[in-house]
Amino acid sequence: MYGPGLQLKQIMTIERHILEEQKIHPEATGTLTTLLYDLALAGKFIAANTARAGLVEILGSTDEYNVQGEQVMKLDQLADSTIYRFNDHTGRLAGMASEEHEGIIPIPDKYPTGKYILLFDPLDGSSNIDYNTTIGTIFSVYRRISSEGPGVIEDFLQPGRNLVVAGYLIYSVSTMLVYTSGTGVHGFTLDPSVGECLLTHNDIRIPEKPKYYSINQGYERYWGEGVSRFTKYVQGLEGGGKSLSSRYIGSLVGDFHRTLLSGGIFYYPADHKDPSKPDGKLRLLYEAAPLAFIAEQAGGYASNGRQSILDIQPQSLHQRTPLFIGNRELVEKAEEYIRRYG
Ligand code: FDP
Repeated sequence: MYGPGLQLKQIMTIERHILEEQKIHPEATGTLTTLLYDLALAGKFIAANTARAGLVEILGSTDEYNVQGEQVMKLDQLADSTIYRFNDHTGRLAGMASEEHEGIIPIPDKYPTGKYILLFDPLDGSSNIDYNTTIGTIFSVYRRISSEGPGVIEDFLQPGRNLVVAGYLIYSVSTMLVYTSGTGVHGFTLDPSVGECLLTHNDIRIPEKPKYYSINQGYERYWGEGVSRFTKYVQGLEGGGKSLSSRYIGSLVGDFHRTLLSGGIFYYPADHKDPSKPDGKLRLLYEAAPLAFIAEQAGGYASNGRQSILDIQPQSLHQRTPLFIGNRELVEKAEEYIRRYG
């Protein structure tokens, strides 16, 4: 039963919302609707497991390293296989790609292939897992380019402008699913008592007045001059800048979600910390591009410091990119500093 705290004027479940969205597209076959519904369901499974993380034997890391050379946490594997198992057999997808797998994840031969491509970061911010801090799942869907059979690499290497759907789940004080299919950004909060995601944030717009800037200041000595000076700008120390407050969780989904709701900028720039990662740490295809699509749909903007994230033509599945995301005015100011000072 709903408690007295539930103040929703209208109860809009995620299912109902997705179906209403489908009506805007009369040509829709319902494939995307069911795909989204299953992603929400997979998210609920992952949320249920993250909620029990301290109680069952899934905390901590495995002895394996993923393709990025990062240690795989047990919850990462669980999230990865949950999303895979919800989507391998449905006939909706031509293939999948995940942070945890080096190549394309094929649809098993015994199942039909479909017209969409799914990319995901099953558990983003996983270095936070052992500290009971915000983590998330990011997903994105493209239409395949090839005509039939198993998806090929070109189906995956599409610029973010081609995205059909992008979203994330955030596992925090509450679990939320936020997504866009190109008609605004909508947020649903999981009511654990009934197991439903209910619309709580309709048509999210990034507030015009920015509140926070967000960057890992611990790496300051590795930044280029443009990023250093821009950071002074958001601190109000240079160029008549903003004097914003600072927040950094170290979980992209958490830092982005706060930026979306509070206004401001999150940035993970290119730096000189690790010569093998000249473009920073974040991945273009399954981290930056989906969040860039959401940011633009909410009135914001995302850039790699020189061009829109959504216009970058990916060259490889796990390509990294610098990311500046949030209020358009701030992201464009960052671009200006980088153009001028490098
Ligand atoms: P994590 O390594 O914990 O998975 O995508 C990787 C990511 O987290 C992002 O979620 C987060 O924004 C960033 O790395 C944090 O990196 P730093 O620890 O270098 O700040």
